[in-house]
Amino acid sequence: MGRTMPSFLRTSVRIPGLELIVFVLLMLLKLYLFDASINVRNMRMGLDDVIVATGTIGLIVFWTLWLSRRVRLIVLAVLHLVLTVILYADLLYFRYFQDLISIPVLLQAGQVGALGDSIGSLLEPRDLLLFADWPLSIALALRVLLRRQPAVRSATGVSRWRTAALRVVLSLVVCAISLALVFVPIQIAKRTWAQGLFVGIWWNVSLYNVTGLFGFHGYDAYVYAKKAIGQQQLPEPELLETAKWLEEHRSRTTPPQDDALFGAYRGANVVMVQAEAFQSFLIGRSYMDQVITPNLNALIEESAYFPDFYHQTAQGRTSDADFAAQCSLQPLPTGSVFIRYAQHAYSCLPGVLKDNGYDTAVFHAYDGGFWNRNVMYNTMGYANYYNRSDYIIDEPLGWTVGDRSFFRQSTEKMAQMSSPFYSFLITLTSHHPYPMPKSHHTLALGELEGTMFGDYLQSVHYVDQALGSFVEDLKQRGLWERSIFVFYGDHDNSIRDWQPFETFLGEELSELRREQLQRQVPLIVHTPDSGLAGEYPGGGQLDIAPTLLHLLGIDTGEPFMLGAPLLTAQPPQERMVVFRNGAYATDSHYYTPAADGIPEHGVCYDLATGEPAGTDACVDQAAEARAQLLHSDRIINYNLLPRLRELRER
Ligand code: GP9
Ligand code: MN
Repeated sequence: MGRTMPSFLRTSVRIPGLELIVFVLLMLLKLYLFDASINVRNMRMGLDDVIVATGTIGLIVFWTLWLSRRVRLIVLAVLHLVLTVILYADLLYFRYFQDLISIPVLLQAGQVGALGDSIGSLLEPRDLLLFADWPLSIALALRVLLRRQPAVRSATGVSRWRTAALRVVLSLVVCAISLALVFVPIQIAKRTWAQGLFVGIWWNVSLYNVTGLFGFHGYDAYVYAKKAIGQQQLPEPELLETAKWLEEHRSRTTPPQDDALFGAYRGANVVMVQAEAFQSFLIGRSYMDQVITPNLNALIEESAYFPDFYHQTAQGRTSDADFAAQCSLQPLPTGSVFIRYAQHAYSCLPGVLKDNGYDTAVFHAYDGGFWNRNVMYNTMGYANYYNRSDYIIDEPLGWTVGDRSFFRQSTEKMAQMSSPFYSFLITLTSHHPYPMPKSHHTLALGELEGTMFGDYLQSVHYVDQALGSFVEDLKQRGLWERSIFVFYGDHDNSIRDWQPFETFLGEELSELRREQLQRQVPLIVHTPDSGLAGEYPGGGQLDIAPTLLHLLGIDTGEPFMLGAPLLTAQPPQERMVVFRNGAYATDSHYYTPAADGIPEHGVCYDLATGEPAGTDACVDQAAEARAQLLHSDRIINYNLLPRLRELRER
């Protein structure tokens, strides 16, 4: 057998440590392919990243030097397969979520499973390169495993001891060198261009930029374990700092109570719809002479409409949109609040309305436990949660019953609620990758036919029709004129190919336009008297709950909502919509941070020209955006609400 084996394989078996070098080189190559594949702006793998990556791989394998060469080869082959799988899982996850897999995300494994169809569409032929060395690795492991063991020559006690000591010393040397390769560059980065990076993680990709992929996973595991071992309390001085920041933030963003719109719709019902992957660029558009959203367009004519409104979601996608809109806090940098901190205390719209005499219910025709909704909706203060088991699947479409039937069945339940009521409905038909049966294809799409983007248009067109019927139904039941109706999109459609966007819109999209387009979702607020019809600037999902409370005349007296009312009689001060990665948007500027987090390295766009201006115009607000993220994270991670309330009562 040995004679038929390629000569380099034979050598790797003979020269001590050579297999380790081959292992490190192969993994470095894969990390490079990964980095090239995710291709984040300003973040390509450089020499310092190669050094850190070499160190992390060294730390993963140094201990294999304790083992006999035979066992070591098998262990290395297994590690090689495992690390490739981790790396590829990260790559697929990144293509969908623009982020890396962290332990909290793994705890949401249900979501990953349910995304089966989407995952299929994320695979690319060039990914095969990552697995090109598997046959070799498997062949080597099998060969070593199946080879007959040579008769063991009984070594003397002294020589056995010497071999063992040699292995330990060698492995310690590799370990020490690896540690130095990892920690020296990271320490330098921490003191220079990556200051504060480990203090408040606002974006995993920034961390990856310093630690590399395996370093990121190591750090993530360390942080998770530390938290699991003992949740520390936020020290008093930091608690006071957060309390002070919240008060100041509130005084800056909350309009006075004598604002004419405060309480203008006191006692009205609220019907709110969060629409799956529904983006603003669809509104008011036609393609090949077909109007994509005719019903929403008609509704907008008599509603307050926010064409520049932004979603503020991160890894938690639908659940982040829900949390931002209902609880007016930022989502987490990793994982979803719904999963990680569903037991903590929040001040959310359903709870506040319930305390003010409202009947409250949330409707979503999918598995009750998805996104941990069973637990979280209780925490948020809903009296009732209607999930898949409460619906008859009489129109199977996509993940569950189609939105048309979902709306119809939800309205029947809503009609049984006592007044005033708050009902929150989450649609699902227009979910990535947007397959619709041919019978539901109602648009002729020309060159977009058969593309994912084309399927997206078919599905949002269906959702628009379903919405039209829903509004009619509410009118017929006499609920429309007694309710504030709110519609907003949860997040973007995860389609990263810009070609069909440009075909559809008939224009080339600059980098800024792409960023905005990806983040803009519609917000429509219809009041019973259609009194606020018109277009309004700005706004983000965190502003939804404060907007409703303002119109209903409910002042919580607490500064725990970070958003601000968007519909006020008095002109608001310039408002800022903060995104999870530290980017922000105002009426005049749009700021995107650099990977290193240094405000001056970001890009500060002047929205009047669409061109980058000097960062001077943005650095102060960039710091304010970071502060908002930091304090929001503290409230969530440390369950600060009870302590902050106690502090206010003192
Ligand atoms: C499923 C739905 C989808 O219940 O909320 O979630 P998403 O994949 O968009 O986060
Ligand atoms: Mn969603």
